[in-house]
Amino acid sequence: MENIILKINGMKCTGCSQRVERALKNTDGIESASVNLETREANISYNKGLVTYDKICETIVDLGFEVEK
Ligand SMILES: [Cu+2]
Repeated sequence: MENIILKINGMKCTGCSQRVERALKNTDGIESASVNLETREANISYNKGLVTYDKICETIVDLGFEVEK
């Protein structure tokens, strides 16, 4: 299991952070995800064999947010 913390830009309210969190949790291979609006951090545990780092970033970008690199 891989653990990463991504910094997300563009979230303005808890609706945004919940939307990101839900999308991450619904992604195959992601074991757990929690998104904090104030710190803008997404704490994600995922199975490297099932989902890639790039795919995770793409999921967030597809919702209209930006992953800070
Ligand atoms: Cu919002």
